[in-house]
Amino acid sequence: MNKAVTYSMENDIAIVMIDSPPVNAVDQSVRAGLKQVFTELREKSGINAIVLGCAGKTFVAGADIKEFNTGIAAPGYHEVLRLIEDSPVPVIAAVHGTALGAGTEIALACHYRVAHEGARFGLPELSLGIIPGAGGTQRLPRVVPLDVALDMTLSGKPLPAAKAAEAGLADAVVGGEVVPAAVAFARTLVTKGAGPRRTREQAVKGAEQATELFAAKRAQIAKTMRNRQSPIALISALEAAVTQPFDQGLQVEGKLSGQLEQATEAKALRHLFYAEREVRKIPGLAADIAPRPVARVGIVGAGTMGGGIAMCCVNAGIPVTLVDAVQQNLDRGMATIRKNYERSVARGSLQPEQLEERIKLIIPSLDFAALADADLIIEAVFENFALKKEIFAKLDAVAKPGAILGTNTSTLDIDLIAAVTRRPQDVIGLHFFSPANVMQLLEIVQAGKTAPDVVVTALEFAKRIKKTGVVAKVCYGFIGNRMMDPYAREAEHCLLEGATPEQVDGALEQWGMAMGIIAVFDMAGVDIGHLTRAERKHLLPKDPGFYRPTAMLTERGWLGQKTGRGYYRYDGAERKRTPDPEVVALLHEEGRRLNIEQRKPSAQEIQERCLYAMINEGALLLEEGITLRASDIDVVYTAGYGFPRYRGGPMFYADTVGLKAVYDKIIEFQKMLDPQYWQPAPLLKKLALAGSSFAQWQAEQSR
Ligand code: 3H9
Repeated sequence: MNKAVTYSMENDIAIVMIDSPPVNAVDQSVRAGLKQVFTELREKSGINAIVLGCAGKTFVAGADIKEFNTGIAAPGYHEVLRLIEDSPVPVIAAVHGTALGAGTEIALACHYRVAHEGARFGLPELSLGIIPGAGGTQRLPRVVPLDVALDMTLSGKPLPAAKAAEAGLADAVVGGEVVPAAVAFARTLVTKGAGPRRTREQAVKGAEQATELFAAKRAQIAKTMRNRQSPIALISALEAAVTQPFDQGLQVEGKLSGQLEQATEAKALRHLFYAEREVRKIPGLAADIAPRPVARVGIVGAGTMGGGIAMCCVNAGIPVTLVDAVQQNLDRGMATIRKNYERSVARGSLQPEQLEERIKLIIPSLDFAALADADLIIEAVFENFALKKEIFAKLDAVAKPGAILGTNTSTLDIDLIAAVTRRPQDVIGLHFFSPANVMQLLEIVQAGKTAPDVVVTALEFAKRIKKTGVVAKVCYGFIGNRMMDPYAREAEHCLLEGATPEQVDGALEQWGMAMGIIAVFDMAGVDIGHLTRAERKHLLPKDPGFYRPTAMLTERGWLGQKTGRGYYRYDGAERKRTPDPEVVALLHEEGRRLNIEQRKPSAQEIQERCLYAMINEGALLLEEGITLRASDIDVVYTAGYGFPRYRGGPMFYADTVGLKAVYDKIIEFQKMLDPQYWQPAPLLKKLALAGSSFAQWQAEQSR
């Protein structure tokens, strides 16, 4: 007997249960089990309806993603889903948790769907670079209107049960146990004499609007999903549902999905799926280390960062004590938090009473003593070493024994910060990204003396506040900012060589970065990086061109969006980014003054210089042990730096280019540009010459 799928009888109703922990993903054994059970039930007499449910916390959460690497073994999805749909008696899906991907596709092959009120239905395949390949593109628009089908599949956002019912995807929404409710639903069908309602026999809903809808979505994809194949294929598959009979439509879907599964885009996104789960596993940390309880968080500094962190905590129901030295800062901080929540209320994503509940969870205070009962205290003040050390000495005096002391520094040496306390084992870096309530990434920096259970607590805390926590060790800039340094250095240098900010940003954005680095500087404040570099002047290269544009703009007070001009101008009510000929002329003039060759780099050269400089630094981080895995770097960059997910992160991308090609280019740049910057990292060189990859190296390390 197949263990993943079993059935029992409740009088004339068969109850089929899938039980394949942790999330009932469909693998070969689930498909084989469904085939076996549905074949058997077909031949059995006395059955008037079949309920299909799942054990555990969720309905089927999708195809087993691992199978895409190995190929899908028989029996295939179509065979099994057709068998379910062909059942001579009604089949009712009993859905709880999240029906995702193949889960929703199975539910669509059933004749009716009963959903628990907390259930959600989604087709997130695009987030894996593929399209629903088990008939989803053909069955969904036969159940929900075409515009809903397009939105669901393009956004990948799951529909909550109530919305699913509105759209026609759920026939009933119930509280309590879903399987007994589905059995009751089945009984009503039997009593009424209702037979199977096969999805494939239904007409596409809203087909009359198809032409306009597809045209609008294609235009949207061209704008917002640049460089990607899967969204375009998705539209073609949905179009086939409208223009072709069901079976031909399935063939179109099959052909497209087969091509996508093996494409780099899908491989990159699968890589990230596993990389994002791998970050929580820290080699050397015993699995049984318990996290410390975090019932209250203290935050020092009520600025943008502190306020954003406070919002993350209270969004997860964790009460916060927010301390600042100045009453005005506290007032402003609390007002900003309220304003942010009011925006959510206006958008409809938050109820007014939730706003009040969340605000009530924050206790503002001017007194450090108010932090005495906090289990975790996060310092989020201005990036100044002396100030941070002073604060940590104060925290050491007031925090209770065992409280974790976190610093939000983005560059400073946490070992030195920890050293001012009597409890360096409790000190850790918690580097949030601005705006902290929005950005996904949390760099968790383990200092030399940080205790293992403090790292475990930080990872657990990240999960609670719905962030992706990635562990790094101490160095200047940790993972993200350290790799950003050479990337931006090249971008800046291109400006002195005759490229305009628009050309540099255009090249990076065309390649897929969410925002070009020059525009990022304008957004973050041109002075920020400049001031950090000023503090480390003695450590910087002896090169008058090094980050010279930033220095020149800072000297002039052209600090970016906040001053209305930086590398670009931000005039008018919309404050739209527009080119500034004065800045272009100023920087080119400076380039000539510094005798920098005016080579006007091409888009491809800009992309290669910026990205390969970043990748080379990543290889250094791996060698130095600052990061645990190449895939952790990929998570940092896709979660925190607008690196395109469909390229898999910088290290995965390097593997797709081929490390030898990256290495050769670096050697070419060494000859063509300033050689002090173009020294291949020894690890990159070793792997490139051995024909290896970062992925292979990582696999060998974990053996
Ligand atoms: C698809 O269905 C294609 C079809 O059209 C058919 C084409 C022919 N496969 O996230 P968690 C593992 S595409 C394999 O930490 P949570 C995960 O790796 C698929 N493994 O739990 C982890 O393992 P480990 C569409 C999977 O409670 C463990 O389960 N479906 C899969 O935070 C727990 O996962 C999706 O894209 C899978 N599909 O969240 C859904 N899913 O413990 C992807 C999970 O060893 N999954 N695992 O690290 C999710 O979104 C979340 O896992 C879910 C639970 C919301 C379900």
